[in-house]
Amino acid sequence: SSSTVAQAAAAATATLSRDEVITSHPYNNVTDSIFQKIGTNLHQQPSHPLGILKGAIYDYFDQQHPGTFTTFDGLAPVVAAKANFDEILIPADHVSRSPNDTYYVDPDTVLRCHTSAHQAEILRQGVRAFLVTGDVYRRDSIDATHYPVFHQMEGVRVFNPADWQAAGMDATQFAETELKRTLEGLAQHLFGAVEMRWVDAYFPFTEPSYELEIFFNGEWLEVLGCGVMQQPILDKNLGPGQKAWAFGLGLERLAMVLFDIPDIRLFWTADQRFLKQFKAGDLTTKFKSYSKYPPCYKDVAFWISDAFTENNLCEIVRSVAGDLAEEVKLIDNFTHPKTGRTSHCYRIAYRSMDRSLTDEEINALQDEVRSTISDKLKVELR
Ligand code: FA5
Ligand code: MG
Repeated sequence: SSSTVAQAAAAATATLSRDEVITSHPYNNVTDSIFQKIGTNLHQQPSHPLGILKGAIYDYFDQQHPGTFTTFDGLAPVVAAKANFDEILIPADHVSRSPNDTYYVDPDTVLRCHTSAHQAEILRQGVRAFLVTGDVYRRDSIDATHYPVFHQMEGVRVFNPADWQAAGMDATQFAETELKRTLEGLAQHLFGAVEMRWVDAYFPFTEPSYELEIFFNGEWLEVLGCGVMQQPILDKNLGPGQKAWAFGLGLERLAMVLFDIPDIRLFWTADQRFLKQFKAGDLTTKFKSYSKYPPCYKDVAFWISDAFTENNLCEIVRSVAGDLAEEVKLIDNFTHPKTGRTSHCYRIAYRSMDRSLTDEEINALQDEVRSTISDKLKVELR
């Protein structure tokens, strides 16, 4: 029964020791600040904005299809690379496999970069409709809407030939129609009237594929990816002759829109001035900023080498400054006409969400960022 499946999932949440995650394998690229986030499970806290949002999405699916969706929210984030990539048809040369983008424990084991990592295993258990919520990990840029650990919810629903025949549609057309109807209904349930648009997208595991964008703070914000599941994933893991839709939504992005939360770092704060504003089950809270302290900008310029990547730079800034780093932005990029060497200048914004920073503190951080850049990135500081 579905409750047995849910219990099996809960049992999979183990406490991972540091040695299991930060191994001595040369391929390992997990930092301490990333390891420390594992097991926090913000989405399991009922009065945290992510827990409130998870609950509201569960409610929507329960109202639409009572008892149909099995929910998983405690699957461990350390997964086989095979599950994260191969089993959902991500090609061997796809960029997302690069250790520049993904955290590797060893060559065969990763911190999942999306909840799609669980699609195949859950289909193999014979579950035909499910929601998987969890923390996911990506090496990425630094700004108000990107964080190296965030939360996704995966949704999958499988249909039979009888379903699309009754609707007089072909299988793909039926799954696509159901998918869009379901997600538009979800947006309506969460936001009421909101401006949204479908954008054509590409994912190796769906065809056709779309992203849903919502108009927020004067910009279009991508909140989810989705599509009709590629047939081999279903055939191989569940059996032939069926069709399914799948989606993966970013919980922080949706919660930012819903609760008016301006910066993704706030989800990780322990400050009661943030946390006490939210109540379990209450979707109507609009976050009120408590004294916003001014940012402090520091520039760093260097001659890059071929091996330079922006994600490596951001990892350094995060490991030195943690959540005091608000944004890292390329502000100048030029190639010297004679030497052919390329110089980058990045502007780092330092800001605390809950206190004011002293000049000494910021200068110390910037000095450490500079020395770590020159030690680790094989670039020449200017
Ligand atoms: C995926 O992760 C796909 N697995 C989604 C999917 C599932 C597609 C099933 C089709 C079928 P993508 O990388 O676009 O796709 O991420 C999905 C969502 O996660 C984004 O729309 C965004 O809301 C959120 N997201 C992505 N990167 C970050 C980040 N660094 N910080 C916060 N949220 C992010
Ligand atoms: Mg995307």
